[in-house]
Amino acid sequence: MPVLLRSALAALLLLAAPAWAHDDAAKGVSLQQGDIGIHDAYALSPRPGAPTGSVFMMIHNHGSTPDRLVGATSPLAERVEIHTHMEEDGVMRMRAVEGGLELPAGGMLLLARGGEHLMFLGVTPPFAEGATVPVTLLFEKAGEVALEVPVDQSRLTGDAEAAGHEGHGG
Ligand SMILES: [Cu+2]
Repeated sequence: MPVLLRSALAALLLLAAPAWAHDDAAKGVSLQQGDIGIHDAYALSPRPGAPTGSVFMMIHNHGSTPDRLVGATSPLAERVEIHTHMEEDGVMRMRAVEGGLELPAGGMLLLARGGEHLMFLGVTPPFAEGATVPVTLLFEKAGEVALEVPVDQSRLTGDAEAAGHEGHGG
């Protein structure tokens, strides 16, 4: 390969890099209620316009006893499920989690793209950029924690994960 072409390619790769770079800066909403701390909560529609949505956040337990996230509700959704991603035959699929997710004492629970998340089903109207989604989290010990989660479609990255949500007709 001619040197000139090679350096042109390298320049192209450099130019393209920012488009791939993941912006991990916390832009979502934060909240503190009792021992529960919520950080960087945001929502997005895996398939914009479809009646499904996902909500992600970091949940801290500042208390000295373990807790569990056992469910969530929203007036915008027919139902909210706690989901996880699991690999089956080399394909990532989503599964509803039975019994909720553990929130260790002094620890945290991460709901993140490609991992555990809240799945909104039967969403009306569909999540739209700039909207906020009311969510009430239900903890085994801490009880209800309500928050308003902003929709941030700019954080919809990764085709594989979008494909993982194809099974949700709503
Ligand atoms: Cu899901």
